[in-house]
Amino acid sequence: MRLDIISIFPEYFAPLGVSLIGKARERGTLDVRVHQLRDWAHDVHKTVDDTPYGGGPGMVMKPEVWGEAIDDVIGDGGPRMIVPTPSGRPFTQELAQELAGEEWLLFACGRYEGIDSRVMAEYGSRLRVDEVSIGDYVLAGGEVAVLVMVEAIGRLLPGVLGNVRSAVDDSFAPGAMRNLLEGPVYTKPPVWRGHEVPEVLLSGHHGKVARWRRDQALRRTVATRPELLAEIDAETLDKHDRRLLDELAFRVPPEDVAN
Ligand code: JQB
Repeated sequence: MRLDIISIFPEYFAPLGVSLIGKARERGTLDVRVHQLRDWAHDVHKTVDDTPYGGGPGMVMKPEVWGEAIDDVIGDGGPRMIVPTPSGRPFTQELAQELAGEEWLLFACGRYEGIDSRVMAEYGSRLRVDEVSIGDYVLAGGEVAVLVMVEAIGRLLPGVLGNVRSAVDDSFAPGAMRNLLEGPVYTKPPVWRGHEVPEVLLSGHHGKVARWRRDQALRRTVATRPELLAEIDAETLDKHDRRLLDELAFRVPPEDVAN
């Protein structure tokens, strides 16, 4: 996968030289190119921003500089373009999966109050452009959002995750564990500062371990993310699940019974 990132702060992307993503780059699985937007500014001050039309606080990124930068980076190719913004569509595991299937992604990192909207309009007629948000809080610019997205996408690429166990049973992965958080995990020693590892995990009884883990996942989801459980497919809840949720006073839709 080729990945281009345009930003006025290329130093933000130093972490992409490390760990999973860094190794994927060394192996050639990932081709990451970070570009300094100011290289396409014309004046001596390398200006990339200007005052907003209509007034108001802050500054807006100038369209001409972005246009020249994007034109040069894409040449006659057609990457999918991602623009982080607090008003974008939510970045979810589902979108990460979809983007991991693309050959070429271009990330445009805004700063200040964002990028002149005509840039998205212009490239929206030539490329697939998505304005995306990583969550409901306000960052100072798109760089950290891009790091988050590149890590989430990168670990889904074939051969990037060190361990073959992979992405399939993650909390937000589509499939069986979707809408259920992961439960607690433990390793040796069996007692640490007086805290014991739950006995069932030492029992070697795989059926009991699986049931206990499922209970923990359900309890944790009810406690911290009940809205995820509210959307769970009722068909995926067995008799034990229903009894536990009942004990937790969590309302689930009734089992479908004919007539
Ligand atoms: C400028 C950004 C985010 C990119 C994501 C997320 O855009 C703004 N609007 C109002 C106030 C401040 C900004 C700052 N800003 C470019 C830019 C914020 C992304 C961003 C984001 N993705 N929160 N904030 N989830």
